[in-house]
Amino acid sequence: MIHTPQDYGIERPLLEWVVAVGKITKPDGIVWCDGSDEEFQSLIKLMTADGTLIKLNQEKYPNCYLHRSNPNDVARTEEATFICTKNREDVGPTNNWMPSDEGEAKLLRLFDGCMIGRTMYVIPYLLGPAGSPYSQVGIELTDSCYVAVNMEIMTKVGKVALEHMKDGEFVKGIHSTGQLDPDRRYICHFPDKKLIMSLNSNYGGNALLSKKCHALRIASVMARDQGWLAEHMLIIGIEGPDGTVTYVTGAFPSASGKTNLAMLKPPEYMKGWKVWAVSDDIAWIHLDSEGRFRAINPESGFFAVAPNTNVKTNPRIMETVKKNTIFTNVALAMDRTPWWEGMGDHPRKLWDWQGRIWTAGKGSAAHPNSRFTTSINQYRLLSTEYTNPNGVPITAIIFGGRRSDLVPLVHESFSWEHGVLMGAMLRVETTAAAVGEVGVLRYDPMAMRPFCGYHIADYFRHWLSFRSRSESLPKIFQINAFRMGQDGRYLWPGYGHNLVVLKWILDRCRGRADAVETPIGYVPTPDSLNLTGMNLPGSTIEELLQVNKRAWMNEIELSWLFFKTLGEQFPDILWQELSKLRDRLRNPSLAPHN
Ligand code: GTP
Ligand code: SPV
Ligand code: MN
Repeated sequence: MIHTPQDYGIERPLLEWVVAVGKITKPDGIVWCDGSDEEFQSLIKLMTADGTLIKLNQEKYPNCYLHRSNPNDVARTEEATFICTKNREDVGPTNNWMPSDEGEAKLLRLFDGCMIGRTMYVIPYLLGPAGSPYSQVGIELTDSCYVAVNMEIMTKVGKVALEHMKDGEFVKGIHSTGQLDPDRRYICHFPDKKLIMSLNSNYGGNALLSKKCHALRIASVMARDQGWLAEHMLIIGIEGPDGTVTYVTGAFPSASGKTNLAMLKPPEYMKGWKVWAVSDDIAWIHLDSEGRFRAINPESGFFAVAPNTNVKTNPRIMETVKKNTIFTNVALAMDRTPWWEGMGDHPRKLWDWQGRIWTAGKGSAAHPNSRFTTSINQYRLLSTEYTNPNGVPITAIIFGGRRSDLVPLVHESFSWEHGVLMGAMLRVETTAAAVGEVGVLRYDPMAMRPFCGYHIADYFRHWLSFRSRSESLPKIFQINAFRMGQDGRYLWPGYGHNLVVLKWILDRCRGRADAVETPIGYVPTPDSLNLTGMNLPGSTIEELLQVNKRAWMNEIELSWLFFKTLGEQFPDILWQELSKLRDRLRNPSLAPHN
């Protein structure tokens, strides 16, 4: 830990900003974080002493801790999230808006004296590989020790960040736990000022400002202006038995399977296959000089969902969280090991996520959005390309989400424009990752609805703009592992078996797999999927791949209405694509490119 910035070679603009924020928030002291192990351990010590962290069973879970949050602060709060710009039209109807100057003044008033009696931590962080032209520096100022240690897991903190700083430029983040008052909770973004101000929440996506606030909301605006993409996407390298590795990205909304796909363990019947993780949540994608999409992971850790993770479906995640991990809002067994629903049989006695004795049948023991934070470097199947400053070349982009009806297991778009429509039409079930009703269908275009820092219609235009900039764009697919039968059970076993779907996608990219041309896109023939190891009845496979024309016509009507709400900026090309889709459904003999 560094107490005097002089030791650190701090640039003047940074020093002046920290002093200015300190004058407003009035902390008792300022600590400059260097990201060292000693610093990490000393912060952990502080928090075990004051009860912020509970030490877990150190034999079974070495260097692991449990944090119980305030029960009013367990997920992202979209209604408290604002994009602050000059004009309301800048942010479109899917974002909350405040005028930039007014918003900043309001937040500054609320921040006045909010750190009295506390320490302010200065956290310089680097997003992306060291030495990458695509990496970015941010500085988060926070009065939360919990945020400081989580930032040290999720990003590269310290000298490496300061060394990356160019011309004293960085994204500024100010965070205070405040009083955790939900009525005065604000997560405000000022893309024009590269500034984030967050107050009265200590929850991951609201408080670890590097993550959704910087790497998606602020970065998406920079990406639009500079011609690249900041996306809510996993990145994986899929290695086939012949040793070739193909990289794909996948955009699925919150709590819809990105981490699980990134850490997929191939099933027994797919010997010789490997899945290498590059990212489980965010991808920054740039066009290289040959016009290929190249993706980097801006993050350095996983902040991922605990419930339903177990040794059968996700052994690689289970193994990774066995050490050096911070669990938040999971249940605690009497032997001080963590537990959550879907982990396996529950121990005889448990404390629930709020520290109360739990009895089976009385609600969930772990919060449905309980999570763990762990360093990506301790994941055994981390791709060696994770540190490649140029990123990995992307062959396919996959959209997905929770959809119990309508959407087949997998289908392929006819073109880039049709693929962009697929992403724009993404309408999926909400999850516990954000406050609000769970399981209701809503439009979440490209899984970016809560994270796009500007007008979503302009964002579609930005996606479409890549058509004229490249001859070698990735193919676009959509998958759905959550389709249900009449009995309300998932038709598809998911998890490791999702590799069957990934293999079909790779085969399609190489022109090697058969497909049926349907009005919505290319759908696999049952024979083109490697289903031999799975024992699924033929009728289930049929249901999984079914394209119900009437239901799709209804979906088109709803998309039409949604797109209408996006106003004038909604691109003509997508109106045309939607009409073409409707015409193909009305008249299936029409060619896809009609
Ligand atoms: P965020 O971190 O919120 O962005 O979520 P994510 O997209 O990384 O989701 P994650 O992989 O953590 O999965 C969320 C939940 O979905 C977990 O409870 C998983 O067990 C469950 N899940 C993931 N993949 C599958 C699947 O293929 N089938 C089924 N049925 N459930 C899945
Ligand atoms: C999500 O909600 O998509 C997450 C968790 O990845 S958070 O960082 O809290 O947004
Ligand atoms: Mn996410």
